[in-house]
Amino acid sequence: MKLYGSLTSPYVRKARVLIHEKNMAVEFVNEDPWTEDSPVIGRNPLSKVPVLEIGVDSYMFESPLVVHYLDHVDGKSFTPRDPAGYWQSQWWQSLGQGIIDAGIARVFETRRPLDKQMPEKMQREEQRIHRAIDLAEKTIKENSEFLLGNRYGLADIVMGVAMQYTDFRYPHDWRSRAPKLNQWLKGIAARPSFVDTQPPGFEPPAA
Ligand SMILES: N[C@@H](CCC(=O)N[C@@H](CS)C(=O)NCC(=O)O)C(=O)O
Repeated sequence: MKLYGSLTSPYVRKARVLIHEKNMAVEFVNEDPWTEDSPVIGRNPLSKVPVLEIGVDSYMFESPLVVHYLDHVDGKSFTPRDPAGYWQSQWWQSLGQGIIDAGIARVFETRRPLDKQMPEKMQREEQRIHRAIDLAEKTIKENSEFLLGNRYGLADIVMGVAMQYTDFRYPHDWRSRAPKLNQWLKGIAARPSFVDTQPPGFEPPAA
């Protein structure tokens, strides 16, 4: 298999962390989806990364599907099998994906020419992130190493990537409002799969 993506994309990083955790033989191909004639278009008509090549001319795209495929393809899933755990894992993954989406939307706004930026759009995205963090803090258990029970899983991967993307592109003091989440992130961020997939230029805060 081949994973096409960029080193800074949090969507791609979700897949990279999972591949690292599972020690899967997946070749990473650095590809820029932004150029007019990007080769990504030939693999994903939406021209977005990640794209996962699973066979000759056969591709998976959209990170939730890419991650879902990688999670199941080897029969060693990182998702709880019991129905309650399964849906809780999906819930955390949706929350994490939403934080990433809001962080991306916000950062694009900051990159527009100053006279075209919409502060209210930026604020709207920031509020999404703040509310999502508040809900995560309310939901996470005291002193829990992992988000679900005593097992590391996809919920931890997606939320971990989301929180580090927040630290990378929207650094702000969320820690004083979410001490339990901060404590959990410290453990997750120290895992080799997270350390080895840090986006270039990202210095995790000494929290
Ligand atoms: N919903 C998609 C979003 C993927 C996405 O937006 N990726 C960005 C990189 S961070 C991209 O390829 N953008 C290119 C573009 O929007 O043209 C997913 O979860 O995979």
